[in-house]
Amino acid sequence: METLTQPVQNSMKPGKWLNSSCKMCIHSCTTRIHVTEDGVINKIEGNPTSPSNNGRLCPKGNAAIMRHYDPARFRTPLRRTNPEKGPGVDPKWEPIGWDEALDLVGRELRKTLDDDPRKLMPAINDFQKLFLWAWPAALGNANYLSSVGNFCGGGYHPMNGFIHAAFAAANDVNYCNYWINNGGGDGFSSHLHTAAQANHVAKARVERNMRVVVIEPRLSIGAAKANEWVPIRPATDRQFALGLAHVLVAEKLYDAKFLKKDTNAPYLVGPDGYFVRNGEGKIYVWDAVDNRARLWDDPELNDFALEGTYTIDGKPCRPAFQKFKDILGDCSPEQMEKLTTVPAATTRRIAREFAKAAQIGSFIEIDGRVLPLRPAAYNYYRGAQGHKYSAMANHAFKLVNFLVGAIDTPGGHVGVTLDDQMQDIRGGFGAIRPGENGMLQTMPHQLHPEVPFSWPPNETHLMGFFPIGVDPGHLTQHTLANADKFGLDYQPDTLLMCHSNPLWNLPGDREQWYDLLRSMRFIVAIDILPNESNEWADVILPSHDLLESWNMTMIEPPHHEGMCLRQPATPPLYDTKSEEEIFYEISERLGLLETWNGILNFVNGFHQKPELLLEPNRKYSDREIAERKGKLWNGQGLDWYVEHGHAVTPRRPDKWYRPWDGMRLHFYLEDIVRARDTLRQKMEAADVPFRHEWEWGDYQPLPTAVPDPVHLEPADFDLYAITFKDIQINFGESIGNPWINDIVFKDPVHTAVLLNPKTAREKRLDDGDVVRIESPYGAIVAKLALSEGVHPDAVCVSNALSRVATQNTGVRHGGGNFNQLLPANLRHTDACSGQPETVARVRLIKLAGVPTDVAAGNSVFGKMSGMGRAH
Ligand SMILES: Nc1nc2c(c(=O)[nH]1)N[C@H]1C(S)=C(S)[C@@H](COP(=O)(O)OP(=O)(O)OC[C@H]3O[C@@H](n4cnc5c(=O)[nH]c(N)nc54)[C@H](O)[C@@H]3O)O[C@H]1N2
Ligand SMILES: Nc1nc2c(c(=O)[nH]1)N[C@H]1C(S)=C(S)[C@@H](COP(=O)(O)OP(=O)(O)OC[C@H]3O[C@@H](n4cnc5c(=O)[nH]c(N)nc54)[C@H](O)[C@@H]3O)O[C@H]1N2
Ligand code: SF4
Ligand SMILES: [Mo]
Repeated sequence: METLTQPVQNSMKPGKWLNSSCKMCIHSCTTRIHVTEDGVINKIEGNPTSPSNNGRLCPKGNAAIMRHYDPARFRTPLRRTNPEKGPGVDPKWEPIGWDEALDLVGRELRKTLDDDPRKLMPAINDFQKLFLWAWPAALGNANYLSSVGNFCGGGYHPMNGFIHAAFAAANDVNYCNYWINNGGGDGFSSHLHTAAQANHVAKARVERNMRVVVIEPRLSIGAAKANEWVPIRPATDRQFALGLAHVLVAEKLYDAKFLKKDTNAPYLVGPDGYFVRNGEGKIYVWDAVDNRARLWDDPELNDFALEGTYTIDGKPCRPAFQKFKDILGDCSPEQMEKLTTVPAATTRRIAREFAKAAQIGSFIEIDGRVLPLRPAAYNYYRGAQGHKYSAMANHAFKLVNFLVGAIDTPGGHVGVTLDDQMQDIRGGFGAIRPGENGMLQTMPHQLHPEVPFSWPPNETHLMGFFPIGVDPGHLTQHTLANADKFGLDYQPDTLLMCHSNPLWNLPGDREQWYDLLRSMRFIVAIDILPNESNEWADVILPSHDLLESWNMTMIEPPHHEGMCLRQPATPPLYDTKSEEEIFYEISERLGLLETWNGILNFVNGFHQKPELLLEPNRKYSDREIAERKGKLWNGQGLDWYVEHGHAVTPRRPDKWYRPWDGMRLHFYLEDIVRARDTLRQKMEAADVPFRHEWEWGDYQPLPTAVPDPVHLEPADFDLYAITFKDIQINFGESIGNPWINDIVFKDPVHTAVLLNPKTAREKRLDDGDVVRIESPYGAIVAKLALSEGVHPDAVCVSNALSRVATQNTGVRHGGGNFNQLLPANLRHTDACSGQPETVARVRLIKLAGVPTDVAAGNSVFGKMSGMGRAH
């Protein structure tokens, strides 16, 4: 593929190029920014020296210019003068000075802390400055009012941590020849470093003819470009994966050697779900040759039995593999087809193609290491795993990769860290550490240390009840509505948002969220633009944007590693500050400077190089923090980074491939059984009143095909509504940016809700009809666009339609927030991982026209004349 060597300057105006990096999504493509002599940013393009994004950006990256010059930006600190609060209600901001604003915030937060620190609800979401997420820890507060990391990866992150100590995972684009994408946009439109991955995936297809198979209810960008699109009924991906696993096992298309040597699949499981151990806690396996039990590390062992039923000390037991095989007995593609609608013959064919492409038994030498080569991998993300039984779903997808031996090996499904530097502090590469009985230590907490169980609960979202999950922020709605039952003896009254839009991101009933915000004594927001949530604030603390600030980051890098510099391209346009400075000023006013510096040292890993440690009683700028992060990575100072822009290199093979070599991976998740029982004991001991209602069945050591409860909703909600991201859309947040609006609002995929024409005919609906989409929990309105590229049971709602009108006039009302359709309760939340269901059962009701409250305002409906079919 041709590499850009010279920046393509499209402006006649002379100026200079600066090295920096993007933050128009959570990731960090490297950029070059052109600034004219009169100080105007007029071009942003990819930095070709980075082997990751290789000179490429996505449309959002270029559109950062329009964010920078967006007239809607906050220009000074603001104080609310309108005491009335509500959606779309004008706060009647009045500009105030920084000292006054910070003193006000300091005073109000001090009141909260003196009263009860748990009354503070934080929502701090900047993925590029993860260290800010830790600020509430300075108050001993583990509350969290957002669905970030949890809507998308509530089950995904802890399960990656459990199974192979990773935060995320990606198919290895370097060697993969058969790439399954299930409910994720990797390499095409979303998820990990899209602009970078897109060119690597394209290259793999051009150079190696890599086959791409997309399992999706919707003809997504990836599906449209794939070799094969397999339409699937929403929320049935786990069943599809189990159907594949059934074929792989039944037809013996699995990598027995890998399962025996590198996983706990041969370990014997007793009737209680725990491994069978001797008096010293050592685990038994069965010797298939001598037909007798042995300890897992017995040097005399001839061959591990993967199958069979045995007896040890009078107790029946089976190898973990056999336990899975037992489950798969009920998961034939024909049985699974009833739920997934994927023809059994298709599942069987894909399983065989996948196993063939995996080349079980083959090897490759990389950097002097001989590694198993498995050029076939099953990739999945939010759409596939964002369901009630999410832990099981993630496990099922991972097991498909396990069966062919494609975990952390060239061509396979490989673990990705959140941020190497932060994870190194927990020991070894990433978070790799030896555990008991030859196994890798499970690492279910990737975002923060485990929150201890407490009764009554300290956290309104019950984080202490999720021993392996990601903060289920949405549960706050459920627990506060039933405060007595959940033992909540305090009512949160303060909200601190930074880089966050909880009224947008949280599932659940909007009116109930509005009531919660209305009940708050004080709300402060650190943001750059007005959004649904910060228009409720009492004080706005405006921050610099990405073109005015320093940072050093590399978030969830598949295939690459190394810090990317962000540096100011212009001085701040307005009277704004960096987030670092704002948190320092607030911390100082609360007497927490020393604590905050201690936390920053810990989460940034500065302990690894003591010369980088922050002194206890100083305030540091964004530049100083960035400099330390850069030095921690490669010892280079800011001058070096300013010159080079980044330290990005291909990921070191010893970190990327089998970093756990010599330890066994978790095929069978005994620790989930243990987590369940430990939690149960704690709940029993504390006499927690709802312990009998807790969904103990959600904790499974192996996945089963039990349907998610979304399938059990009343039958008249006969369709499944899904939502999706896309390459030009960051959450819903890039909407409002004129360049993004320009490409989004010309595309029927993003201006109307997509429905299959056959389904429409049955319901006497037509293209352009206005409908109310009703779930058992809420409703939104939309125009319909008919498309063959939609599963007949699916209703597809773009994130572009999920925004509602606010003070930011660039953002149009899209018909309501998709999340309004979703419940925020325990029934639809995985008790194991905290993942909420992200698919809603709905029915469509034709309306005579656009409801007046929506039509009257600034909405997408007014702009949709002459809309054609989606595909
Ligand atoms: N362009 C872009 N990239 C991003 C982001 C962004 O907003 N925009 N956000 C970042 C973040 S924080 C995240 S979490 C990731 C998310 O990355 P992805 O998981 O890739 O994104 P989504 O669009 O949420 O979901 C992926 C696909 O799942 C499909 N889907 C929905 N329901 C189902 C289902 O039940 N089954 C199946 N099989 N598919 C279903 C949708 O149609 C969609 O195409 O992307 C990250 N990168
Ligand atoms: N319906 C629906 N709901 C979802 C999702 C979905 O796809 N559909 N996705 C879910 C997922 S995966 C996630 S991770 C969450 C995301 O949820 P959020 O992180 O709350 O999403 P954003 O809309 O990106 O809100 C972030 C805010 O950060 C502000 N911001 C941008 N740049 C800066 C900056 O430099 N400094 C500061 N201080 N602020 C800045 C923006 O103005 C925006 O208001 O939402 C979840 N909820
Ligand atoms: S993928 Fe993300 S980081 Fe890369 S150019 Fe697009 S918005 Fe920027
Ligand atoms: Mo996310």
